Amino acid sequence: MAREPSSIRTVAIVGQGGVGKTSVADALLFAGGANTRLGRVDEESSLFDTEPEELRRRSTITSSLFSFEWKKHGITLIDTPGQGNFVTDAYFALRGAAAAVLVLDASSPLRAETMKLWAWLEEEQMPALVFVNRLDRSEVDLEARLNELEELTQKRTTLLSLPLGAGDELRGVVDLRAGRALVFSGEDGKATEQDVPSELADRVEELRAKLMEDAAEGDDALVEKYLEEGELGEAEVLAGLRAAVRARQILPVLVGSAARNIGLGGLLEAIVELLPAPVERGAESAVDADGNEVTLAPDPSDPVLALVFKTIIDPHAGQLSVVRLLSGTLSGDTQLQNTVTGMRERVGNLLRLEGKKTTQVQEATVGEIVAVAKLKDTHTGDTLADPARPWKARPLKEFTPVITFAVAAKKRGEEDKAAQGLMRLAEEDPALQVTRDEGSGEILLSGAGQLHVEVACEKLERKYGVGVELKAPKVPYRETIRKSVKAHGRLKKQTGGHGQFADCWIEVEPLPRGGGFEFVDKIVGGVIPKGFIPAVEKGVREAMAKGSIAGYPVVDVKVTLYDGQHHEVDSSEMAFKIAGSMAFKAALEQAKPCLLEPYVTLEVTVPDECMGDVMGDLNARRAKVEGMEQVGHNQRIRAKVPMAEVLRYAPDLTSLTSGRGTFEMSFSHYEQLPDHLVPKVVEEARRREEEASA
Ligand SMILES: Nc1nc2c(ncn2[C@@H]2O[C@H](COP(=O)(O)OP(=O)(O)OP(=O)(O)O)[C@@H](O)[C@H]2O)c(=O)[nH]1
Ligand SMILES: [Mg+2]
Repeated sequence: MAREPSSIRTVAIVGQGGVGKTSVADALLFAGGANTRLGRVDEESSLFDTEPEELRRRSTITSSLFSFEWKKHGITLIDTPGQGNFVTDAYFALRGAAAAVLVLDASSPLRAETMKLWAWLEEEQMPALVFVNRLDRSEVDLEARLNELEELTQKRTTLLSLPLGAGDELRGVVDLRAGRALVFSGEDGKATEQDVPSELADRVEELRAKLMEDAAEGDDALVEKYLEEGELGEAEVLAGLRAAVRARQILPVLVGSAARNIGLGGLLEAIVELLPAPVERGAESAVDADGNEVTLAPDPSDPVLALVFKTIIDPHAGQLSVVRLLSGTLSGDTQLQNTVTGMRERVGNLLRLEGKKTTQVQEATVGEIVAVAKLKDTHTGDTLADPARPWKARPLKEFTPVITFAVAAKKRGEEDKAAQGLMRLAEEDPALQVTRDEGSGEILLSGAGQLHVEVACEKLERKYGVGVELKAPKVPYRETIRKSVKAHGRLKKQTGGHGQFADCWIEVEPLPRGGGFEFVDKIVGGVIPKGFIPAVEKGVREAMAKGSIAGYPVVDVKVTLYDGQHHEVDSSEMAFKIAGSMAFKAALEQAKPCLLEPYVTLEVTVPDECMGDVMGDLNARRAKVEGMEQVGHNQRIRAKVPMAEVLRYAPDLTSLTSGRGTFEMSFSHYEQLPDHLVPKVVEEARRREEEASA
């Protein structure tokens, strides 16, 4: 029997690095009876942080899922990474889940990672609860966290619980909905219910009144009742809160300590009671087979449509595709169509993920998250659909890497093995990119930061048995043109029997930065037959892979094919591909080519007294400072900086600020490389190519 869709909760646990997300997730499993002991990150007993790279660093690197049943609800928790190098993985988890728990650390201010996460929650219009963790620490400031959060989100926070005691003296929480104190004695999560201590009574009354007011706002009828009677019953508060959370009007906040296992039962209850089931999120947008935008209702009796939001590859067990079912009811042994690749895929067993383990399930209903094993050619971001309704789900966001290293195998001859292993890692981690340098043939590995790339290499060695070393980081320069030109490509060869003939005229024009590539077919009268036009485009694309200045890929051009000739017998796809390449190369020479360099957005947070040094250093790096802001005793600086100038920013910032500065970086845009720097880049490219051919 398929589960009742309204009883499903799929929840991503997000927050900046080290706030205790994994500890919260483990404590929720314990509270829900899915684990008989309390998993702990520090004792390597977490059911979420299980990979050796995570255990070594005591930090989450990839998101991990656990589904369990609790009080007739099917709950899936997704624990996500928060550390800047890995936080993009949280975005993919948000595409799998229907709601989120944002975890804050009561003892430290919000950082750039939380800003980034909030921006995604906004984009996805994701209903969320907040859990303020680590209230057992010595320097906690709940008030300050709530202010920071309201400032960031521009939403009202509503406390659902309040700490009883603080720091070492933390004894429990006050449940504000019930108006009762919950006192915890051990770490088994069990609490005894008591009256609210008298010294807190006034504060509790005040907060309960605010809670009722905020709850009433979710529903006009409740506002009226509250104004008339000055009081709402528990069921009404609950209904009002549910509606307000779904409409994203308020951010309910619970407090506690995952390490001491205080307040997690309340969080689990709030997940079930206040967060919406996936079906309650309403229709999603999708694209039909003709490319038109359509609305996709979350209906269990509609045809199946599932988004692959994560891929897990085990070197032995193979590939698992983790899907969110956006409509329909899926059972095992079904034929589906991958509507992105067009391939048919057979779905065998359906699996429920329980940390590292899986169990088989018969059926999954709309909203649920399940894994499917051994699909032939399906990747993260693809859609699996009933062939009767071959729609595509809204695509996943793409992330442009900020750092690129050349990678060399430690053992000679293992280059291909390394490249293949890295490709598989990139399959699991969409923020990782593996490419080849067109000039030198080296393997290039790109990611969100140096640590991201280093961890990928560690995994490569462990999972695929290839040791690699990182060479100097590379800047992914690009080339483009500054002038529109027309050019001719003509291939005419007579070799024995029949010959090779193709002739084409193209116009090449610059596109605005970020415009990528456009190909326009303006052939009239069949001077080049339809069937050969894709071959011309292919030839152009191949020629674009290597620019004329330093061999970097050419971008931001529009190519219009407007004239040509063919021969009944001697023309072929191959001939037109070559002619297309020739035409593009000829165009490039006359079109005033230039080099483009990548810029990153850099956000640096440093103590006030380091400000001068850090700004001076940024100026020396050609940074364009866009803003500065006081955050507590720190300054936050936001700037656009050429990537080439910040390839190794981490150690420099550490020494400038004695380790007290932090930064966040993301790709921003490309700009023309200043003329005086061109010779250096050209020379480096030439040297690399020479080394490669030596
Ligand atoms: N004192 C205290 N420590 C906690 C609490 N929750 C977690 N910790 C500790 O904080 C550290 C980080 O906890 P994690 O659960 O790994 O934090 P995280 O948010 O998952 O970290 P990342 O995955 O790296 O983003 C660990 O040493 C935990 O034991 C808490 O409530 N109180
Ligand atoms: Mg973690």
